[in-house]
Amino acid sequence: MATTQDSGRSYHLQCTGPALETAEAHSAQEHITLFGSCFCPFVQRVWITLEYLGIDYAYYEVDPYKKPAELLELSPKGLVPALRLNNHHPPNALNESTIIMDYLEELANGDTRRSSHTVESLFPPPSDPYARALIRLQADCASRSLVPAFYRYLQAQDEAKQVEGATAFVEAIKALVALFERAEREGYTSYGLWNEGGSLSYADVMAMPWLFRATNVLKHYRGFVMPEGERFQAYMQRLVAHPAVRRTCSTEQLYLDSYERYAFNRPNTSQVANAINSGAPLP
Ligand SMILES: N[C@@H](CCC(=O)N[C@@H](CS)C(=O)NCC(=O)O)C(=O)O
Repeated sequence: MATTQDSGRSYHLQCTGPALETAEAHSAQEHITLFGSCFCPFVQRVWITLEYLGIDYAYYEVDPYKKPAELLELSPKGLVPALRLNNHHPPNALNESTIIMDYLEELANGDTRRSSHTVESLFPPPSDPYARALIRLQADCASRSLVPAFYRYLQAQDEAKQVEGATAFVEAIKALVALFERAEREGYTSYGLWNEGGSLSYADVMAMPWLFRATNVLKHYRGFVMPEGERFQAYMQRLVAHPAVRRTCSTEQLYLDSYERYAFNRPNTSQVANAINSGAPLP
Protein backbone atom coordinates (compact mmCIF):
# COMPACT_ATOMS: atom_id res chain seq x y z
CA MET A 1 0.00 0.00 0.00
CA ALA A 2 1.42 3.38 -0.98
CA THR A 3 1.88 6.03 1.74
CA THR A 4 -0.62 8.91 1.49
CA GLN A 5 0.27 11.33 4.33
CA ASP A 6 3.17 13.77 4.35
CA SER A 7 4.78 13.41 7.75
CA GLY A 8 7.20 16.31 7.13
CA ARG A 9 10.37 14.27 7.24
CA SER A 10 13.52 15.85 5.86
CA TYR A 11 16.55 14.59 3.97
CA HIS A 12 19.40 13.02 5.92
CA LEU A 13 22.78 14.63 6.40
CA GLN A 14 24.77 11.51 7.22
CA CYS A 15 25.03 8.14 5.48
CA THR A 16 23.89 4.98 7.23
CA GLY A 17 24.76 1.28 6.86
CA PRO A 18 27.47 0.23 4.38
CA ALA A 19 27.74 3.79 2.97
CA LEU A 20 28.55 5.15 6.43
CA GLU A 21 31.36 2.62 6.84
CA THR A 22 32.73 3.64 3.44
CA ALA A 23 32.44 7.35 4.22
CA GLU A 24 34.27 6.83 7.52
CA ALA A 25 37.01 4.84 5.83
CA HIS A 26 37.47 7.78 3.44
CA SER A 27 37.52 10.69 5.84
CA ALA A 28 41.25 11.45 5.66
CA GLN A 29 42.55 14.09 3.28
CA GLU A 30 43.37 12.85 -0.25
CA HIS A 31 44.21 14.30 -3.64
CA ILE A 32 40.55 14.02 -4.60
CA THR A 33 37.66 15.09 -2.37
CA LEU A 34 34.15 14.05 -3.33
CA PHE A 35 31.61 16.57 -2.09
CA GLY A 36 28.54 14.43 -1.68
CA SER A 37 25.15 14.05 -0.06
CA CYS A 38 24.11 10.70 1.30
CA PHE A 39 20.71 10.53 -0.42
CA CYS A 40 21.80 11.86 -3.81
CA PRO A 41 21.67 9.46 -6.78
CA PHE A 42 23.95 11.65 -8.90
CA VAL A 43 26.55 11.46 -6.12
CA GLN A 44 26.10 7.71 -5.94
CA ARG A 45 27.13 7.40 -9.60
CA VAL A 46 30.44 9.07 -8.84
CA TRP A 47 30.93 7.27 -5.57
CA ILE A 48 30.45 3.84 -7.20
CA THR A 49 32.92 4.86 -9.93
CA LEU A 50 35.58 5.82 -7.36
CA GLU A 51 35.06 2.58 -5.47
CA TYR A 52 35.09 0.44 -8.57
CA LEU A 53 38.14 2.02 -10.14
CA GLY A 54 40.07 1.89 -6.86
CA ILE A 55 40.95 5.59 -6.90
CA ASP A 56 42.03 7.19 -3.60
CA TYR A 57 39.56 9.83 -2.44
CA ALA A 58 38.06 11.52 0.58
CA TYR A 59 34.28 11.63 1.03
CA TYR A 60 32.93 14.89 2.39
CA GLU A 61 29.23 15.28 3.24
CA VAL A 62 27.59 18.62 2.37
CA ASP A 63 24.05 19.97 2.39
CA PRO A 64 23.53 21.10 -1.22
CA TYR A 65 20.35 22.99 -0.32
CA LYS A 66 22.28 25.25 2.07
CA LYS A 67 24.79 26.08 -0.68
CA PRO A 68 27.93 26.41 1.46
CA ALA A 69 30.63 28.61 -0.11
CA GLU A 70 33.05 25.66 -0.33
CA LEU A 71 30.52 23.85 -2.57
CA LEU A 72 29.74 26.90 -4.71
CA GLU A 73 33.47 27.25 -5.37
CA LEU A 74 33.38 23.84 -7.06
CA SER A 75 29.91 23.69 -8.54
CA PRO A 76 28.35 26.90 -9.94
CA LYS A 77 24.73 25.89 -9.22
CA GLY A 78 25.69 24.45 -5.85
CA LEU A 79 24.82 20.92 -6.94
CA VAL A 80 26.44 17.74 -5.70
CA PRO A 81 28.41 15.77 -6.74
CA ALA A 82 31.49 17.96 -7.04
CA LEU A 83 35.16 17.05 -6.96
CA ARG A 84 37.93 19.13 -5.46
CA LEU A 85 41.29 18.20 -6.94
CA ASN A 86 43.63 19.13 -4.13
CA ASN A 87 46.97 18.63 -5.84
CA HIS A 88 46.52 21.85 -7.80
CA HIS A 89 47.11 25.28 -6.28
CA PRO A 90 44.51 26.62 -6.01
CA PRO A 91 42.57 23.33 -6.22
CA ASN A 92 40.83 22.43 -9.48
CA ALA A 93 37.14 21.65 -9.46
CA LEU A 94 34.73 19.44 -11.40
CA ASN A 95 30.97 19.11 -11.26
CA GLU A 96 28.30 17.11 -13.17
CA SER A 97 28.10 13.42 -12.39
CA THR A 98 28.61 12.19 -15.97
CA ILE A 99 31.57 14.50 -16.60
CA ILE A 100 33.15 13.39 -13.33
CA MET A 101 32.64 9.73 -14.23
CA ASP A 102 34.35 10.30 -17.58
CA TYR A 103 37.20 12.11 -15.84
CA LEU A 104 37.70 9.33 -13.30
CA GLU A 105 37.60 6.65 -15.97
CA GLU A 106 40.34 8.44 -17.91
CA LEU A 107 42.31 9.13 -14.76
CA ALA A 108 42.22 5.47 -13.75
CA ASN A 109 43.72 4.36 -17.02
CA GLY A 110 46.92 6.29 -16.56
CA ASP A 111 47.11 7.22 -12.90
CA THR A 112 49.87 6.13 -10.56
CA ARG A 113 48.13 7.04 -7.30
CA ARG A 114 45.61 4.26 -7.60
CA SER A 115 45.22 2.13 -4.52
CA SER A 116 44.30 -0.97 -6.50
CA HIS A 117 46.74 -2.82 -8.74
CA THR A 118 44.26 -4.35 -11.15
CA VAL A 119 43.23 -1.89 -13.82
CA GLU A 120 39.45 -1.80 -13.77
CA SER A 121 37.42 0.00 -16.37
CA LEU A 122 33.72 0.75 -16.82
CA PHE A 123 34.19 0.46 -20.59
CA PRO A 124 35.40 -2.08 -23.13
CA PRO A 125 38.94 -1.24 -24.34
CA PRO A 126 39.51 1.70 -26.75
CA SER A 127 40.42 -0.90 -29.38
CA ASP A 128 36.69 -1.76 -29.55
CA PRO A 129 34.94 1.57 -30.21
CA TYR A 130 31.68 -0.10 -31.27
CA ALA A 131 31.40 -1.99 -27.97
CA ARG A 132 32.07 1.28 -26.14
CA ALA A 133 29.38 3.01 -28.18
CA LEU A 134 26.84 0.34 -27.23
CA ILE A 135 27.53 1.04 -23.55
CA ARG A 136 27.13 4.78 -24.20
CA LEU A 137 23.78 4.17 -25.90
CA GLN A 138 22.59 2.40 -22.76
CA ALA A 139 23.94 5.17 -20.54
CA ASP A 140 22.24 7.81 -22.68
CA CYS A 141 18.93 5.97 -22.31
CA ALA A 142 19.36 5.92 -18.53
CA SER A 143 20.10 9.64 -18.35
CA ARG A 144 17.53 10.91 -20.82
CA SER A 145 14.62 8.53 -20.17
CA LEU A 146 14.92 6.65 -16.91
CA VAL A 147 16.03 9.54 -14.70
CA PRO A 148 13.34 12.11 -15.66
CA ALA A 149 10.66 9.37 -15.70
CA PHE A 150 11.58 8.50 -12.10
CA TYR A 151 11.01 12.06 -10.86
CA ARG A 152 7.87 12.64 -12.95
CA TYR A 153 6.38 9.50 -11.43
CA LEU A 154 7.44 10.24 -7.87
CA GLN A 155 6.28 13.87 -7.98
CA ALA A 156 2.91 13.12 -9.64
CA GLN A 157 0.15 13.86 -7.15
CA ASP A 158 -3.15 12.92 -8.77
CA GLU A 159 -3.92 9.31 -9.50
CA ALA A 160 -4.21 9.55 -13.27
CA LYS A 161 -0.79 11.23 -13.44
CA GLN A 162 0.68 8.56 -11.18
CA VAL A 163 -0.63 5.79 -13.45
CA GLU A 164 0.85 7.64 -16.42
CA GLY A 165 4.11 8.08 -14.50
CA ALA A 166 4.31 4.38 -13.66
CA THR A 167 3.73 3.42 -17.30
CA ALA A 168 6.40 5.82 -18.55
CA PHE A 169 8.88 4.61 -15.92
CA VAL A 170 8.32 0.97 -16.89
CA GLU A 171 8.71 1.92 -20.57
CA ALA A 172 12.06 3.55 -19.74
CA ILE A 173 13.24 0.39 -17.97
CA LYS A 174 12.14 -1.69 -20.95
CA ALA A 175 14.01 0.59 -23.35
CA LEU A 176 17.16 0.13 -21.28
CA VAL A 177 16.69 -3.64 -21.16
CA ALA A 178 16.16 -3.67 -24.95
CA LEU A 179 19.57 -2.03 -25.35
CA PHE A 180 21.18 -4.58 -22.99
CA GLU A 181 19.59 -7.35 -25.07
CA ARG A 182 20.79 -5.81 -28.30
CA ALA A 183 24.38 -5.74 -27.08
CA GLU A 184 24.02 -9.33 -25.94
CA ARG A 185 22.59 -10.40 -29.32
CA GLU A 186 25.50 -8.76 -31.03
CA GLY A 187 27.89 -10.81 -28.93
CA TYR A 188 28.99 -8.23 -26.36
CA THR A 189 28.51 -10.16 -23.15
CA SER A 190 31.54 -9.35 -21.03
CA TYR A 191 30.63 -5.73 -20.21
CA GLY A 192 27.60 -4.97 -18.11
CA LEU A 193 25.97 -6.90 -15.29
CA TRP A 194 23.03 -7.77 -17.54
CA ASN A 195 25.12 -10.80 -18.45
CA GLU A 196 26.13 -13.21 -15.75
CA GLY A 197 29.89 -12.93 -15.61
CA GLY A 198 29.87 -9.47 -17.18
CA SER A 199 31.71 -6.67 -15.40
CA LEU A 200 30.13 -3.51 -14.00
CA SER A 201 29.67 -1.02 -16.86
CA TYR A 202 29.34 2.73 -17.21
CA ALA A 203 25.66 2.20 -18.12
CA ASP A 204 25.04 0.06 -15.03
CA VAL A 205 26.44 2.85 -12.86
CA MET A 206 24.45 5.54 -14.69
CA ALA A 207 21.17 3.72 -14.08
CA MET A 208 21.74 2.03 -10.74
CA PRO A 209 20.80 4.83 -8.31
CA TRP A 210 17.32 5.23 -9.80
CA LEU A 211 16.67 1.52 -10.32
CA PHE A 212 17.63 1.04 -6.68
CA ARG A 213 15.40 3.90 -5.48
CA ALA A 214 12.55 2.34 -7.46
CA THR A 215 12.84 -0.71 -5.18
CA ASN A 216 12.50 1.33 -2.00
CA VAL A 217 11.27 4.92 -2.61
CA LEU A 218 8.84 4.21 -5.48
CA LYS A 219 7.73 1.00 -3.81
CA HIS A 220 6.96 2.80 -0.57
CA TYR A 221 5.37 5.99 -1.90
CA ARG A 222 3.74 4.71 -5.09
CA GLY A 223 3.29 0.99 -4.44
CA PHE A 224 5.52 0.42 -7.46
CA VAL A 225 6.43 -3.15 -8.37
CA MET A 226 9.52 -3.67 -10.51
CA PRO A 227 9.01 -5.45 -13.85
CA GLU A 228 8.82 -9.19 -13.45
CA GLY A 229 10.96 -11.66 -15.31
CA GLU A 230 13.80 -13.77 -14.04
CA ARG A 231 16.37 -12.08 -16.22
CA PHE A 232 15.56 -8.58 -14.97
CA GLN A 233 15.36 -9.72 -11.35
CA ALA A 234 18.75 -11.41 -11.67
CA TYR A 235 20.18 -8.20 -13.14
CA MET A 236 18.83 -6.15 -10.24
CA GLN A 237 20.30 -8.60 -7.76
CA ARG A 238 23.72 -8.50 -9.37
CA LEU A 239 23.55 -4.72 -9.50
CA VAL A 240 22.71 -4.06 -5.85
CA ALA A 241 24.99 -6.84 -4.61
CA HIS A 242 28.05 -5.65 -6.54
CA PRO A 243 30.65 -4.71 -3.89
CA ALA A 244 31.38 -1.25 -5.34
CA VAL A 245 27.66 -0.51 -5.42
CA ARG A 246 26.87 -2.04 -2.05
CA ARG A 247 29.53 0.04 -0.32
CA THR A 248 27.73 3.23 -1.39
CA CYS A 249 24.24 2.23 -0.22
CA SER A 250 22.65 3.49 2.96
CA THR A 251 19.82 1.69 4.71
CA GLU A 252 16.26 1.95 3.38
CA GLN A 253 14.92 4.43 5.95
CA LEU A 254 17.39 7.08 4.83
CA TYR A 255 15.96 7.01 1.31
CA LEU A 256 12.34 6.92 2.48
CA ASP A 257 12.87 9.94 4.73
CA SER A 258 14.95 11.85 2.20
CA TYR A 259 12.46 11.41 -0.65
CA GLU A 260 9.26 12.23 1.21
CA ARG A 261 9.53 15.84 0.00
CA TYR A 262 9.57 14.60 -3.63
CA ALA A 263 6.73 12.15 -3.05
CA PHE A 264 4.48 14.96 -1.82
CA ASN A 265 5.92 17.44 -4.30
CA ARG A 266 6.63 19.98 -1.58
CA PRO A 267 7.33 23.48 -3.01
CA ASN A 268 11.00 24.19 -3.73
CA THR A 269 12.14 20.68 -2.93
CA SER A 270 15.13 20.97 -5.25
CA GLN A 271 16.32 22.24 -8.62
CA VAL A 272 15.51 18.82 -10.10
CA ALA A 273 11.98 18.88 -8.67
CA ASN A 274 11.41 22.44 -9.95
CA ALA A 275 12.61 21.45 -13.42
CA ILE A 276 10.20 18.49 -13.49
CA ASN A 277 7.30 20.69 -12.33
CA SER A 278 7.98 23.34 -14.96
CA GLY A 279 8.80 20.93 -17.79
CA ALA A 280 12.35 22.33 -18.03
CA PRO A 281 15.44 20.17 -18.67
CA LEU A 282 17.03 18.73 -15.53
CA PRO A 283 19.84 20.85 -14.02
N1 LIG B 1 23.16 17.24 -13.41
C1 LIG B 1 23.68 17.15 -12.08
C2 LIG B 1 22.54 17.01 -11.09
C3 LIG B 1 22.99 16.98 -9.65
C4 LIG B 1 21.86 17.27 -8.65
O1 LIG B 1 20.75 17.67 -9.03
N2 LIG B 1 22.13 17.08 -7.32
C5 LIG B 1 21.17 17.43 -6.31
C6 LIG B 1 21.15 16.46 -5.15
S1 LIG B 1 20.50 14.87 -5.61
C7 LIG B 1 21.52 18.77 -5.71
O2 LIG B 1 22.67 19.08 -5.51
N3 LIG B 1 20.50 19.59 -5.40
C8 LIG B 1 20.65 20.87 -4.81
C9 LIG B 1 19.56 21.82 -5.26
O3 LIG B 1 18.57 21.39 -5.84
O4 LIG B 1 19.73 23.02 -5.01
C10 LIG B 1 24.65 15.96 -12.02
O5 LIG B 1 24.47 15.02 -12.82
O6 LIG B 1 25.60 15.99 -11.24
